[in-house]
Amino acid sequence: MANVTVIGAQWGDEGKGKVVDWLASRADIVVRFQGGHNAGHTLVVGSNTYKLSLLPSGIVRGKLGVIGNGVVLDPDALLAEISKVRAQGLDVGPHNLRIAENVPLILPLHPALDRAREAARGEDKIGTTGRGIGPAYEDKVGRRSVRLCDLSEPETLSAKLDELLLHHNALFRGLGAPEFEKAPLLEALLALAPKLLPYAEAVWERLDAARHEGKRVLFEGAQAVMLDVDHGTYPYVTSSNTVAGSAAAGAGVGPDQVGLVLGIAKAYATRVGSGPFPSELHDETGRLLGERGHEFGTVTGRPRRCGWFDAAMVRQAVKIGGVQGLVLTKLDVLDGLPELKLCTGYRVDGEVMKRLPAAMRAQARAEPIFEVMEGWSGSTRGARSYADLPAQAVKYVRRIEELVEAPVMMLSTSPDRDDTISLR
Ligand code: 2SA
Ligand code: MG
Repeated sequence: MANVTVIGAQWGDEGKGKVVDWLASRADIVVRFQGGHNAGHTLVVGSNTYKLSLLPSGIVRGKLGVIGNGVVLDPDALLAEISKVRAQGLDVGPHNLRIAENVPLILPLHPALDRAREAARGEDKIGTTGRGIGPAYEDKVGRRSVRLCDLSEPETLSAKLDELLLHHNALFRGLGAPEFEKAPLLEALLALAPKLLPYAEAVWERLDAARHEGKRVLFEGAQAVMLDVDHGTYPYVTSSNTVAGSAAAGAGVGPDQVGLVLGIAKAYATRVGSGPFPSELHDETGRLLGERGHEFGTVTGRPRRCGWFDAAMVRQAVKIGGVQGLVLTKLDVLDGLPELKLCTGYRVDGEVMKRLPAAMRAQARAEPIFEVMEGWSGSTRGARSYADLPAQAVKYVRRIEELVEAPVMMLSTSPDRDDTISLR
């Protein structure tokens, strides 16, 4: 079996899209297993730039795309994204996109609740993407979700909407936000049914068949380990499990199908949204990284916070996420910096820690412990072999491997798929 699972090893936006795109040429099926249209994957293919949120990246390369049950699916966002990429010349339809029939849907009341809650939190807001991801997962765990398959049963749908609105309208009343009416929701869902149901199937059966046929599956993670609902910087996290183990449950396959787990990490660190970020830079260097790295959210356009590579955090992500090899991206953004820092641990109330503490206020107080390295003057941009890299850049990569306790298996040196160095 040559299945591969790709996850983020930091706070997202590590360049997973490009890596998945690179790996997709060796895969038969690309599967999304968690998250929703809060993800933003930018793919550069020749002169075309695709910004995908919900569609599995492999679809751009003519592979079969699968949206697993672990995803929360916004039907309007899906149809809009399909139209957008079709306008760019891509062929997307039920023949190359399959969606788990048991996937929970994001309805208009979910983003409304997401935003009303964020507004109510004021200064303490999570900094969500406002897409309704959290509320949709709450309904899934609360056993209230409308799932894709419900669109084929109008009576089920009607009863589910009654239950859902009973719950949500009480929340909206509490937040002083407008309530939702059933009739327009029901009507909209029934109108969506013929557009969406042709994509629906028992995805687990297809993946089981693929296993017997020796097909290769690529599981495409969204967000990252430090945004995992259990293991991330809670409550400043997304509402799904982003670790590799989540691929099995989120697609309906056994844990043995997860295959090789690659963790993607930028050669520095970024975070969008609120929450602790010990190695964050508030100075000129931070601004420089943001500018050179074009650090703006793909979905929301929000500027990303920037900082030094946090090796202690990535080490933690490697262990928890099950990462067997790291893919380091955007090394070129560090080109020409005289000096680089690597965070190797934290000082919390005088105590030195090799991992981030779990408690919220302790996390916020964690001060980074840095190791300083000499930078390099040459360019790494577009390098396609290890020999093309300045010696100091190689040292930096090697030091990261030691600190995070995982090998760097690939280096990405530009958004172009071919500017990739495979190390093992
Ligand atoms: P949510 O909307 O409930 O998942 O937000 C909760 C936290 O998770 C973070 N989050 C992300 N962080 C980085 N990238 C994400 N995707 C987009 C992208 C983000 C964008 O790839 O660029 O366009 O702004 C993503 N999705 C969720 C979020 O910032 C909250 O901290
Ligand atoms: Mg992204």
